[in-house]
Amino acid sequence: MAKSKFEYVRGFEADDALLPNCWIVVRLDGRNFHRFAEQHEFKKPNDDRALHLMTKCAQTVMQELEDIAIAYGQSDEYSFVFKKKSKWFKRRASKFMTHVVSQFASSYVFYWKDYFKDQQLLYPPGFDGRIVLYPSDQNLKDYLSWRQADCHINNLYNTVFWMLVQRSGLTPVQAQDRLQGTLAGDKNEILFSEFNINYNNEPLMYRKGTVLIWQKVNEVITKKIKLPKETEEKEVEVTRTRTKVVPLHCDIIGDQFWEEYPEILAEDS
Ligand code: DGT
Ligand code: MG
Ligand code: MG
Ligand code: MG
Ligand code: MG
Repeated sequence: MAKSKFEYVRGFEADDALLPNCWIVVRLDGRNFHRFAEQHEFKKPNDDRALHLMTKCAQTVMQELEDIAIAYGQSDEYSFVFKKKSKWFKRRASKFMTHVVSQFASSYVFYWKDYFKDQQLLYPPGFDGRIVLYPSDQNLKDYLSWRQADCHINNLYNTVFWMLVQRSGLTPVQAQDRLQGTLAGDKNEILFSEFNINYNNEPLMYRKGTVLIWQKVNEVITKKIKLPKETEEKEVEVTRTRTKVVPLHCDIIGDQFWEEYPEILAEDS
């Protein structure tokens, strides 16, 4: 077919192909979730419903989209790591970012009621997205370590802050003043001596965030089969191996995690 005289406008589209051979990280973050959490009465500092919904959305993203090797989430953010060798959409940055963010946002609304039950969704939430490329495995590990360290720092602070407010009756300003200039050790000490809380016993999901990886799992299902010489159908148990997205709440800063799951960074994976 002959080209229309309008075809030339295609030439205005910018080439946004991502550099080859780099890990592609897409990080999304809830827009103004300070307000969203208030309006929807999220439990402070950690709301299990909200955190589990975030993880459900991230699992959906990993299952629906191509080439995601690992994801890490905490608070209102999730990072998705695409394989270095991914050829998905010719590595066009806009495709990666928009597909991740829109799939996540629609999942958040779609699955809301499964987690929040009778708490109504009051207005449509939004998420921003960004892409960062990491050329080496060490850069990628350091990126994920940075996010997990951020999770730890914020969670320790928030845990003490809300104890001071909710249990000791301090105003938010007083609690903030009390924590001004304190180090991690000081915060642990306040939790222990004033609230009898050993921070290390707080739930792992709050302290470490959530890591999503692909795992082979054996599923036992019952199948009805008809044997050639018999007339009746028989129920038999068969084991199937499936690859599923599995959540972990473990340390990813040390070497142990990467030694345990070398396939995540493997070239051909
Ligand atoms: P932004 O990202 O610049 O549009 O603004 P925010 O307000 O989303 O700020 P951000 O992303 O730095 O901080 C996340 C907010 O979400 C923070 O105010 C606390 C809130 N949030 C996240 N998870 C929870 C939770 O489990 N419980 C409560 N109460 N709040 C949470
Ligand atoms: Mg922010
Ligand atoms: Mg946010
Ligand atoms: Mg955030
Ligand atoms: Mg189309």
